[in-house]
Amino acid sequence: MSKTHVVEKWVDEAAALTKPSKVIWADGSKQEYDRLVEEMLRDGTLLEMNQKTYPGCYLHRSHPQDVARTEQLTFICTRDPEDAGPSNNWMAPAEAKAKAGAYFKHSMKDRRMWVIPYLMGPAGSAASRTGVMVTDSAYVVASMHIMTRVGQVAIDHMRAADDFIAGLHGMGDLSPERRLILHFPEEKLIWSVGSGYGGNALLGKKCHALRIGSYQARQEGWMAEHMFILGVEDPEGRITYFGGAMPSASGKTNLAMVVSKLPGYRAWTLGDDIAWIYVDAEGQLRAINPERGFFGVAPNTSAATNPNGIQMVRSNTIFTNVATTPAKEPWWEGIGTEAPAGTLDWQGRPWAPGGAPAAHPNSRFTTPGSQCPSIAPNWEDPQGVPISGFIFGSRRTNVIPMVFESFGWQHGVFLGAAMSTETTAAITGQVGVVRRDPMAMIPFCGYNMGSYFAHWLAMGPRLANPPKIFRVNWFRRDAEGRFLWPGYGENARILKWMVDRIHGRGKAVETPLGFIPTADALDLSGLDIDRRRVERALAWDRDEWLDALGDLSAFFGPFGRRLPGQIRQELELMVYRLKTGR
Ligand code: GTP
Ligand code: SPV
Ligand code: MN
Repeated sequence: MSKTHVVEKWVDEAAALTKPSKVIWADGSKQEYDRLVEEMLRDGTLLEMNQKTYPGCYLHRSHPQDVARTEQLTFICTRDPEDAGPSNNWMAPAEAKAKAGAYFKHSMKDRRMWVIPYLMGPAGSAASRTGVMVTDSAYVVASMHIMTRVGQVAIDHMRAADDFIAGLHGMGDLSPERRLILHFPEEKLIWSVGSGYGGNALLGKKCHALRIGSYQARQEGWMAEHMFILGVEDPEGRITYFGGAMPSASGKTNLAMVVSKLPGYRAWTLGDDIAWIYVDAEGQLRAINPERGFFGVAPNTSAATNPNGIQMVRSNTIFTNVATTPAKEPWWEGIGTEAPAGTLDWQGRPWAPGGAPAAHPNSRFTTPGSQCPSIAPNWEDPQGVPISGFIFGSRRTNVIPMVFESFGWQHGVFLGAAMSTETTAAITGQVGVVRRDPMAMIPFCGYNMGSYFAHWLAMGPRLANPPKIFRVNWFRRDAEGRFLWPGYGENARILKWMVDRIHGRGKAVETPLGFIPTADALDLSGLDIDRRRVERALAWDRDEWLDALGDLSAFFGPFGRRLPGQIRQELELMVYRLKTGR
């Protein structure tokens, strides 16, 4: 059968289940995007923003109960539950299809179904992969236009007739009781019903590029990671590339487009959320960004914190769940200006300061990557960029120093596996609760995480020059609850230290945790900060760490024999170093 035959057959099956009034094949053209916007303006799915100051920008207000990913409704459906592992929700494939099938059945009666062939990754890259999703949401089609490469380019990329991830998406009735996000990695299949929210509905993103992607990556010997990709240019003009994993709403977009105040240092953006990473013929790790746009957190994006972010959303952007001013401009908490009188909140209700936030804490912008002022000229290079450093960052009020470097690959993988973080508004549920989030992949790893750690460990020996691995935490606070480190643009100072370390410079002290920069090793020139605050941000406490590592052992327990011995060994070594001071 030809490529299109296999795709058409699957689309027919989806239509037989959902019974749409019409099936439309998306071609990814500008005319198609404009037509979608026009229709959505007519039916109220989109509202026009000020076209003089925000040309091509629109607002979408989602269902108030559909504003973030819902992890409790997200499942990995493998035949054997052990292949999903203790950190994933698991459902038997047949049961999953029976349940969701009932929600999908005839759910597109009187609605249209779009077929979206999409490519994840740059055209012409051997690392890029195709998906074909169907959906009854015009907002999803328009968002996929911004976030992926839609149309014939995707079909052209298929290496065989069945070389695509199939995705069935439907809005259902948007009730959380009838919402399910299901992954069938063994069948290269995704079913998502009952949510129109980003990570639940734009199936190329978390469902394909991370959950199914990570499963395929292990089988095929590459990596699919929840990472930004960033290049740091130094005064010699050399660019050092990093991949960085941080949990949802914990700083990837901001660091990926950081504006450095250090003379001669400049950051180039290649991606802000997902990296697909492979080993080239020379044993060098190389990363591509499978996405084409940014689906970024709006709150606290300001000219001071993220000037590139502010600039890139001034045109051709879909805002979701932000507040709006009477001038029809977007507004959110931390945008840097007071909300003018007459501001409407994210649900379109009159708003006044003092109560609930005007913008939803997980309000977002969807914007083409090409609009970012710091986008790297080579961001769509089919070969990707060579990675010299990995950064694992999380959100911790206490315990974790602002930055330190691992002793090597195995210890670095352990530090990633040991990550914990405070939860954010990017997931439905309680905010600020500490949970384990290895490599920022706990919600996104499509298979048993014990095997995932083993896969990471196995990558090291394949590399001619394994990247240095760093651990960071911008979110440490003092006793009064204030951040110890100003973060944002000042994080470029920490990148500079990492670049120095990678190129054999940069002062550090060896501690039981790893290499920590001495306070004078960080370039603090021009920064008005009490050095004692920097020292406190870099400090570590033996008892706090021993405590935290005890807790880690409990987290690793359920992985049983799937947990690699090296991870346990690194844990024991760390406890030993802490106890003996060696
Ligand atoms: P996802 O898109 O959910 O994967 O998030 P992300 O990791 O890209 O996070 P993002 O950069 O959007 O940041 C999330 C929130 O953390 C925003 O409100 C930021 O303003 C805030 N933030 C980012 N960097 C820093 C920092 O260095 N310090 C502090 N205090 N806050 C930061
Ligand atoms: C995240 O939650 O990590 C995001 C947003 O990047 S979403 O695409 O909705 O998952
Ligand atoms: Mn993310």
